[in-house]
Amino acid sequence: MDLKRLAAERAVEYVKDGMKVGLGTGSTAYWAIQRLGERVKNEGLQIETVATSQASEDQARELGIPLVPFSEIGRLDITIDGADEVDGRLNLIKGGGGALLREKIVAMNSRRLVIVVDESKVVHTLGKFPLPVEIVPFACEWTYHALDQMGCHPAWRMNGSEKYKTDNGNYIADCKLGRISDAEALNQKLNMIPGVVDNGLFVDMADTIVVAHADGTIEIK
Ligand code: ABF
Repeated sequence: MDLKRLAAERAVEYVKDGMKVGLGTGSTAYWAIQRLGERVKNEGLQIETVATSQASEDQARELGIPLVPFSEIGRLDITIDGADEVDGRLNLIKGGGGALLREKIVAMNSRRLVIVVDESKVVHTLGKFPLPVEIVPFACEWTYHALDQMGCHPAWRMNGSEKYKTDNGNYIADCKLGRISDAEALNQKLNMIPGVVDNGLFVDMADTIVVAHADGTIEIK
């Protein structure tokens, strides 16, 4: 079985009747949503959900998973989401799929954040994966310059010849940092820049990591 699917389906076992669930984004979270859809349909699992992207919302609606507006759902019991990198302290880089802001808001509003990954995402030190930084369109070149001055080596994420736009109408600069020695300090420093909405560092947020290994075993961290 696909490793992403294996990890995602294992994580869905944490979801129980009556829970409020955050739906992640990306090709791993996709499998979690598929499995939740099966459980709603076949077991009559009663849940309420919010999605972290339009794509995940569309998928959930298609599967008949009850969706509730964020403003009405209150505190979530659990969110299941993917990641681009996970380190030994369970800190993450997320946002390769472009949904980092909603993912972070939903994760912050969850009692438990479960991250589902295949073993290729587990690293010793974060930073090989370019760190996404979400930037408001106003004065975006100024903000980009500020990132450059900080030594972040930014590159605009593109969609053809246009800058890629997030679900929130913002842009993303992917920062080639190589090695992030202090994720917490960098997270704070980036978010101090006025044009930065947020960045893909999730520091001290994940509660559980479900890792699928190539030999088919599952590791829970
Ligand atoms: C989301 O999807 C993101 O935060 C992350 O960028 C991405 C993980 O990608 P995938 O699961 O498709 O490998 O969870």
